[in-house]
Amino acid sequence: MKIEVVTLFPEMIRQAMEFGITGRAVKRGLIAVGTEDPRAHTSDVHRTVDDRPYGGGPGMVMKPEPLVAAIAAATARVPAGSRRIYLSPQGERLGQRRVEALSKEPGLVLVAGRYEGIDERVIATSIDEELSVGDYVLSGGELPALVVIDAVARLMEGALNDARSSAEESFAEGLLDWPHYTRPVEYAGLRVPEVLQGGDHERIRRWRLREALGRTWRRRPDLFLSRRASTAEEVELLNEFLQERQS
Ligand code: 9WO
Repeated sequence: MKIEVVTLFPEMIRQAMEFGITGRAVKRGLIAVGTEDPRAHTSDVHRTVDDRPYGGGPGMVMKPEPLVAAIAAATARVPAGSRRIYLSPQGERLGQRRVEALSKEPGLVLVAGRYEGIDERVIATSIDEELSVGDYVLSGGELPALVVIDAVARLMEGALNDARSSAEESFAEGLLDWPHYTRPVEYAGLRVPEVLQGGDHERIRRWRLREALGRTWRRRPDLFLSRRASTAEEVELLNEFLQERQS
């Protein structure tokens, strides 16, 4: 998958591509990430990319010409038909389902804004969709672009070292994670649950599923309700969880 990021801070993107699962996905050729700087598409001595907002008020707005030229240059380096996505709090909210759909695209152009935003005519002429990673305002779209890249990269076949996401974890799809433990067996007076210390894989599977169901029900009922219908085993395990913890 080819991803291009249009940004005034290309180093933020390039640096992040050196680490972790994303870095490995790049090294393995599973994703390729390029950047395009609107400043490279200016011709005035000051290399101006922003201007004062019509209607007045504080702050500056990214002017259309350099930004549109940068988006065009980036678009020319991704497969034809690739979506051009502007990261903004006004966008549709990103979720794992959306991440999965994006990971199947052959290419993406991610546009990161700065200042108070970009000229609305850039959105009208050069953006296919707006995407939000959460309901908060940042100082630019670079971190959201990196969130998209990170979430997508780990879904690429061969990005993870183990054979995860296949059968093993998919039984807990749409649920929060279960608790994890490693050595020592007692830490801060807290012991690792007995079931995890034994080798009964069926008991361990049921314990993990029970914990994931219980946590999701308690902490994120919205996630629970938007999930596919529960199986008979899931209903049984959730009842056990709620019984054990009196509620
Ligand atoms: C700045 C601002 C100042 C006063 C009143 C309202 C305001 N809105 C903004 C604003 O949205 N600034 C943006 C900063 C301009 C575009 C890039 N920026 C950004 C993107 N902040 N947060 C995001 C973002 C993108 C995707 N998902 C979550 C947040």
